[in-house]
Amino acid sequence: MDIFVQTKNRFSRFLSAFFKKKRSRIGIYGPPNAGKTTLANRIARDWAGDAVGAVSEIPHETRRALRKQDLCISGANGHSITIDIVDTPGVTTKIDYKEFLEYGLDKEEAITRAREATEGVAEAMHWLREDIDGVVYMLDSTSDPFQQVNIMMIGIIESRKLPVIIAANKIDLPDAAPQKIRSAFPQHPVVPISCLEGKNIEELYEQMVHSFR
Ligand SMILES: Nc1nc2c(ncn2[C@@H]2O[C@H](COP(=O)(O)OP(=O)(O)O)[C@@H](O)[C@H]2O)c(=O)[nH]1
Ligand SMILES: [Mg+2]
Repeated sequence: MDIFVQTKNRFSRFLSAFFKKKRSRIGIYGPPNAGKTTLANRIARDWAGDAVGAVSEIPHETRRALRKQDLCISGANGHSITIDIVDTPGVTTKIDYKEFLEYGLDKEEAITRAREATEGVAEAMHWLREDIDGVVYMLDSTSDPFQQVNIMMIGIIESRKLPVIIAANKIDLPDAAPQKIRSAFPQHPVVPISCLEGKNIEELYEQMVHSFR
């Protein structure tokens, strides 16, 4: 190979390495049962053709952070983002094993689950400090957004100066009130969605491409 071609190849490798867009790690945070794993699975299915984790009616089914890497999401205007999706355990201020007994687990299983969930929450908080570039904060539109844990989490995310989108989930349910979420967090984009039915999910993808670029 002549020296000119070699130099040219080296230069174009340098350029593409230099301009290659960084992959962003997007964490899905929010209280237990908001639909975080359902969303992570939908994103993975829509953009990679498979799923991330198990969905359950029992709170704290996701007790470790689960990751799906290298998803390319594109918007209508031709822009796209390459992201890793991190599905986190629900963040709460209190995890009580007795809560799990109501779901038919025996005491030992319930205690193990509560301990794992507590560790999972600590892990998710650590990731938020060290490892996350943007957040989809997920709320159930049928429950009160003004809970201490939401105010605290949004406050932490803001103090880290991370871009955040609030997803107001479960709008398929009759008593969903996504406008309450809008008025609770007017400083952030709020996208009403139903992860279960896929309603408005395209709008969330558009907002992700816009906010996380
Ligand atoms: N009606 C309704 N239920 C949903 C929706 N998204 C999730 N769920 C249900 O809410 C429960 C908790 O979902 P999951 O994804 O495990 O929540 P996570 O704890 O935040 O990960 C499950 O029973 C889901 O099927 C939604 O958009 N509408
Ligand atoms: Mg989950």
